[in-house]
Amino acid sequence: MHSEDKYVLILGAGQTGLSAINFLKTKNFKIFDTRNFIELPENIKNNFLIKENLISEDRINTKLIDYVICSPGFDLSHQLIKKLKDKNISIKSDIEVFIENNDSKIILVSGTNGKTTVSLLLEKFISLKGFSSKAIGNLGRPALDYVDIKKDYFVIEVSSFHLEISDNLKSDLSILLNITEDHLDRHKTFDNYKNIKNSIFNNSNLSIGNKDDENIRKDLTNYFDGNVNLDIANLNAVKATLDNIGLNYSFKELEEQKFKPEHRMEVFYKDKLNRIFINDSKATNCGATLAAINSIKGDEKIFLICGGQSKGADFSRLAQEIKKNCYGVIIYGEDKNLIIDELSDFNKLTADSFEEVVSLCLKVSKPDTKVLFSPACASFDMFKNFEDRGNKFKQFILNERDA
Ligand code: UMA
Repeated sequence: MHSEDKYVLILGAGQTGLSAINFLKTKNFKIFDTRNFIELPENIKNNFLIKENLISEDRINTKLIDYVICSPGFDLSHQLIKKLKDKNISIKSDIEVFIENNDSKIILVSGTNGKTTVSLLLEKFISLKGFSSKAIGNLGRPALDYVDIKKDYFVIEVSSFHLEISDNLKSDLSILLNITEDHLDRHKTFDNYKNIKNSIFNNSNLSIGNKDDENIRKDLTNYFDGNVNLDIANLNAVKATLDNIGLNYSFKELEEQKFKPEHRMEVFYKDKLNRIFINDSKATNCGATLAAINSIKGDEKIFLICGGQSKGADFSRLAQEIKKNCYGVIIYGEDKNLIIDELSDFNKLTADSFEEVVSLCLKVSKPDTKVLFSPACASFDMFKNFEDRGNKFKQFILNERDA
């Protein structure tokens, strides 16, 4: 880079700093961190782009800075921040940059407690209504890792650290769950912390707060009942958010889905064709798959996916039930021929890889039906265990859907 070229200054060489580098791609940037090089996390120290572009404070020429992306953990009382502000240089959080560069609908979630739970539940319940959604931000990988992806909704968990850097985040909806003392080492007084948290509403189209929390602003568009235990309050918050974006669930439905165990008749997605996808990977024998079919059989026919290691099982009974209750089946895995033989001329498809299973099932299963992944076999021929198998099924379906 030419010494007089303008650059974006990234403050903080952590996960957020790395994601900012990936976002900037070919643009010029410099990175500053208050820690000595040897104090940085291992993966950061080994990153070539960080090594190349790390800058010491005395070499920062403010005249060349285009704008600043500030990591949440960067100390805002550092003298450099004052210098940048005096020169009117724009300082943005990664979340602000994400929102400016992604045109998906944005839901912001904050609060002292429960924000990760609420964000993940929102992701789940929005997806179940057939809209794509992803929870990002403070709860996991930084927002800018997702900047090139389009979703119907991004649910962004924002911390007081993010809000202190960006007090005007634009959103379609913001929700604040509760405010109790936290992070006073950084924010100094509770009043300050409270104001920072409430700034989540400064630029949001719809605003929702906990009705029973005296520290939350009283001029919002909507409130939820918070005068209950945290678990229920979180569900009330989820319901209020979903109601406000037009996705209606009863409280009972939310409660039932929330406590459903993973991999056991887990309804994890409903797509635009109204197909409901069920992950029942825990079904490692015929009895479990028979129970799964029985629990949903009726007027509606089922599209079944099964196969794996048979453990010497007899599939004749299962085959009878499949013929009665399913309109199609995909069979895969080491012992697939044992199941195929029992099904004689029934409408069946076979697949050699799990990728093929998923793409076939998306291609041939019919609108308005249930797609049931209930293998009736052990998983060890292709997976580490049934959890790995269930996770892969969910991941592949959701990825194919995004493609
Ligand atoms: N640091 C320095 N000097 C610097 C920059 C950072 O000493 O110049 C220190 C900070 O004091 C902090 C550490 O480095 O201890 C990491 O800070 P960072 O901003 O580089 O952190 P990231 O690796 O980018 O991770 C951040 C969030 N970290 C913080 O807010 C401190 C992660 O939240 C978040 O998951 C991640 O971005 C992705 O969005 C963690 C967290 O503890 C889990 N959050 C707090 C909380 O939940 O209570 C707010």
